[in-house]
Amino acid sequence: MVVTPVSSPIRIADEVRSAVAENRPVLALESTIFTHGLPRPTNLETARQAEENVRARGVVPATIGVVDGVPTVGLSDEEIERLSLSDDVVKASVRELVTTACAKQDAGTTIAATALLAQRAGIKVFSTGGLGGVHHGASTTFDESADILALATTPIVLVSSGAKAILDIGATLERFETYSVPIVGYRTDRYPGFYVQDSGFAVPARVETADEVAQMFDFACALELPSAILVGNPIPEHQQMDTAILDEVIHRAWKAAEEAGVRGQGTTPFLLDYIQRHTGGESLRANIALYHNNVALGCEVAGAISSLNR
Ligand code: PSU
Ligand code: MN
Repeated sequence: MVVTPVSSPIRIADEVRSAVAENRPVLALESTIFTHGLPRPTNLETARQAEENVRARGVVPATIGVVDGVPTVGLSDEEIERLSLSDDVVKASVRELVTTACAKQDAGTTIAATALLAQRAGIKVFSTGGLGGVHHGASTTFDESADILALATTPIVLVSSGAKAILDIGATLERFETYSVPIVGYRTDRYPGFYVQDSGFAVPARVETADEVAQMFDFACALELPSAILVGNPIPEHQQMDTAILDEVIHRAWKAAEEAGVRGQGTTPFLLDYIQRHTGGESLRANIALYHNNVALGCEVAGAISSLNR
């Protein structure tokens, strides 16, 4: 039987492809954060600023998304703008990579889909804001983010500020333990709480430097560990939100979601939007601050991994 080889379905920008081939540092960035997570025009500004900060650190940015159905690693500035401003953009987790390809749709890729595409393109580090995880009430709704399974099966370093505050953090950490996903706190013993430094839970391990993360990743690769390594990087202290105000608005957000009958994929964007609108911009400011802080650490880790392999 003659099997026709399928050429790669992923489009990789030349700049990203050659940096990966030459083992120069590359940092993957997701697109759902600006297609579905942040309001306009802050979303486009944030996406551009993140790329600029990465370049300023001598690292090649690879913003990942889907354009006309084509999974793309290294979106151009025009493509980032198009995905940020269009009203017709799908939220693509891993399974939507298949359906958007056939329908030739534009999509923002979640952490799950971004991690998969980045890893397939040979990228070793990815920075984001906050992870998806187990939603409250999941014992009856079964609503757990596809981020969990993707991170259990995709070898990459992911820098985040913990799981999003709207989630059941205890259950999310249990899931990661079951799937044997290593989690380390960057200069902290506490699992970060997205808008705040401490989620109320401990991390199983702690690192002090980007070099340590690079060595862990190297070891995990040698072991052929199937999962990601999660680096929890807390929001800087002076930029965190007031916990009491946050807890109160999160409770109201859940109630509003229940009353509006929001379910499934719409849940996370609904909750984030509610919190943004009801904290007078405080949560938005914190979200952007923690994101840029994670981008900075991701650059350091990408640099450390690239020096380790020279
Ligand atoms: N973090 C943010 N804003 C976001 C997200 C994360 O600061 O918009 C996105 C990520 O793309 C994540 C997704 O993968 O939300 C999780 O959605 P869900 O719970 O439906 O899996
Ligand atoms: Mn869900």
